[in-house]
Amino acid sequence: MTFQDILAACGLSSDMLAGGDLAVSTPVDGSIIARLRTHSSGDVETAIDAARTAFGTWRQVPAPRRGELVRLIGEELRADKEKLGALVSLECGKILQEGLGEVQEMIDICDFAVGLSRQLYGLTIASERPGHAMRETWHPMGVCGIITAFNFPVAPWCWNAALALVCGDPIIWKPSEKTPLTALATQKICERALKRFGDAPEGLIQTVIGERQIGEVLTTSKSVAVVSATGSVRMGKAVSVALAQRFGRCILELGGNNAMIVAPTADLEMAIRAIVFSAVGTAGQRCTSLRRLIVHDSIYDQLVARLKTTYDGLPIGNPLEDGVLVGPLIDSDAAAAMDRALEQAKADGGQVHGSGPALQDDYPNAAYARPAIVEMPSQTAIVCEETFAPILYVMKYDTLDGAIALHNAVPQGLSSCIFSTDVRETETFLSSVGSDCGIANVNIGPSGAEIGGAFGGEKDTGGGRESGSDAWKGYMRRQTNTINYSRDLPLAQGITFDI
Ligand code: UN1
Repeated sequence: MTFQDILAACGLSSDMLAGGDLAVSTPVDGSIIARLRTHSSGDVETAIDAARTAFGTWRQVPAPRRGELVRLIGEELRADKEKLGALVSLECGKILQEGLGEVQEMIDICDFAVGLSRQLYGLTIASERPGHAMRETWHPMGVCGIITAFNFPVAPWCWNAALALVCGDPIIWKPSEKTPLTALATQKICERALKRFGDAPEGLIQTVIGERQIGEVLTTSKSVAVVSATGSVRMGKAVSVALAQRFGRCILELGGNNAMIVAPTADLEMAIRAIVFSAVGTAGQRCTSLRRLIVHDSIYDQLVARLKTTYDGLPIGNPLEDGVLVGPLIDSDAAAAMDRALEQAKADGGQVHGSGPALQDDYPNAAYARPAIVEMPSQTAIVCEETFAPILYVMKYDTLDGAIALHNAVPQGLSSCIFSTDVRETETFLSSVGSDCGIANVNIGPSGAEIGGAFGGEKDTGGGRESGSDAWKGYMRRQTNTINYSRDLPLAQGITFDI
């Protein structure tokens, strides 16, 4: 399939892709595959008005009926999984298997949300007063803005969109300006579902294309009740300040600096597979990518030697081709950031294995890089930063307490794991004195989380939770109801107030 075939299969016609001011290139070979027309701030305000009007209707549609729309979106995604998966791969450079996996996450969260549409449960609460009942109910919040990053161009949108829609909230999506095509293709998929659904209000599902300023319209507008943002810590800080100023709600999924502790009893075969998938998958550009490996002294030499051999044989190449495991970085800026981090690590005493550009003759305008393993004498400042590239810093530990302290001594708190078959160690890692991350795994790498659990993390990761568990509560407002069905009016706390 040519690039044009992939775009056409996703319903992106050549007139949609030409004549605009936003050049979209594919990291596969660096060529420009579209010039899109962007939306102005005024267009975004119009979109917000339309979404607000849609909210008036959508919040009254019974939640299971809202779930029907999400069921249809899931059905359309199933039908288009191969096409959209290929477009994900083309536009952000992850290998096709991972592109397909991303679309599968969308399908899974749709299924989850359909079930949820019949389970938006509140509580009944014991009242302290006779003849009184208390309960907690959940109502739609309002318009939900969704800001997404290039590395997972579609799945995080869907975690938010599927939940927001069943919760009664219209959605406006601002995708990364590096990956707008997957968003437009997804919008088309939704439009098919909306048509089949029949009577959804206009403006329920919208996408706006452009740079940062149009995201700012979403974060500053009082008409946008919730903003869910995935991306850098810097972006998250700006979003959270804008939202705090108007008491809006934000759901943040920001950087990670995820680690694995490999203990003496670990199954090393399993650990190696997990390490390599999490460290080089998506060319190290997942927020859940493995960036730090904390290895017990007693197995350090053996494990690092095995990893180096595995890294030497990793197939790097066109992500759309079978057998390739490492695709390109998103662009030359990402490659430059990788080089800078490695230079700093060397200056800090790190020993670098691998690294450097790859496939420059075949793809002179792309940014293919060889994944790097860096043996570090200690956890220096550069190790504490998230560099969005396939760099795996390796450090030694002696005691589990020391390993956990090192593990937690970074600003980010997204995902984490331990490889060990000693239940004392694994349970300690999962306990209150263990990992401080939102996700903590045993004998599984830090990336590739299932949608059923709440996804997100602490500290600089922003504290938000998306996807499974009770993350839906982020898209609804809670209301406490006290109902007096007696003939008296007793006051709470035993207060008397006779008039
Ligand atoms: C991201 O990188 O923003 O756990 C999300 C994972 C995926 C999601 C990553 N399910 O790696």
